[in-house]
Amino acid sequence: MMNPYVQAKFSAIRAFLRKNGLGGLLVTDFVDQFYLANFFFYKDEAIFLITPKKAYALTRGLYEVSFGKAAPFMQVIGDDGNRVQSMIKLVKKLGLKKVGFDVAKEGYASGKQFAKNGFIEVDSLITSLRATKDAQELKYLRAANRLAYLTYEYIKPRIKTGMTEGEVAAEMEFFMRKHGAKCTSFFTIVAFGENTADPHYETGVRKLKKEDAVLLDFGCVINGYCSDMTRSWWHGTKAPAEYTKIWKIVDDARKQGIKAAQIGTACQAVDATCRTLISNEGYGKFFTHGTGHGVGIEIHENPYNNQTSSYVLKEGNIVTVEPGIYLPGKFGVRLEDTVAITKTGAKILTKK
Ligand SMILES: [Mn+2]
Repeated sequence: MMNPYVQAKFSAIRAFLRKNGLGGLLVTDFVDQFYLANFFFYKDEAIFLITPKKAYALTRGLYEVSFGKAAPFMQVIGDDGNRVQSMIKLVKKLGLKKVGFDVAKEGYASGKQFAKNGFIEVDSLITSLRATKDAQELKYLRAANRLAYLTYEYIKPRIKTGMTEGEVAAEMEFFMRKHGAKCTSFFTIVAFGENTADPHYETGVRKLKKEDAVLLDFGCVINGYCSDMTRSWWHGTKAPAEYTKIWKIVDDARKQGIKAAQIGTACQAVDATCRTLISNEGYGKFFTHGTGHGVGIEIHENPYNNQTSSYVLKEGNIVTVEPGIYLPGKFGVRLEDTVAITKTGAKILTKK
């Protein structure tokens, strides 16, 4: 018996096939494959073929047993070393016409091969399915974000003057692993002092001073799903007035941004809420990135809360709200929560 969540995903694909008169759909992206089959291949290790009645996974023989266990509803077919050509042959053998492939997910070389052999370019169906999460995905996202929050609670009182950024990151990562995370959802950012002014800082060996800015941006993976959270604060007792000032502005932007993130609100409007608030305080040019992004199997996925997105928020979207102000050479503040878009507004997942 197929898991009802998996069933729903396959039903959506088959409805898409009917609507577009397609004989099947290829799924090449390994993240899309995890979404459908709850099994992590590496990149370019498999191609799925979903037809109106059946589902095939063309992959290397070594995966047959483990994948067969994870996804018994798919038929595993060993490839002959050239997966693209094997798929073309399989589709011919099955007599399928008009099989679609996702142009945004296919490599240039393989895409050309598919197009030459009569396959049809289609839009990213699975990308859009992945943008709204079902109850099972929400459960994993909740767990991953809760663990991120617990990690923050654990580490904050343990950060002492003289520790390096790397030491703090290592302790956070050990804590997450120990409490059930498979890995981090991206390279943990621990930044001290002037390093907090770099929004995409790479954790290094700088030591924490007695009076210093601290910024942590981190997350973990549980059951394949990511968390994302950022906290900033002043270590010591003599926070510069401007630090306290920008912290409050960013915190206010974070709160207003979360309030704005409702079903039916454009992602652009969520971004504008935070951006306008920060600009009105005179720090607009120091907010150098988008307000947020979707979070799921990938740490950055649709929808994006930024100035160019045309997406309108729906129930089941999981997005971050993460305004920041960065004063080069001095310090920066970013505050980030991951939220679920629900009928009763945005619910913060980065909490206990
Ligand atoms: Mn983020």
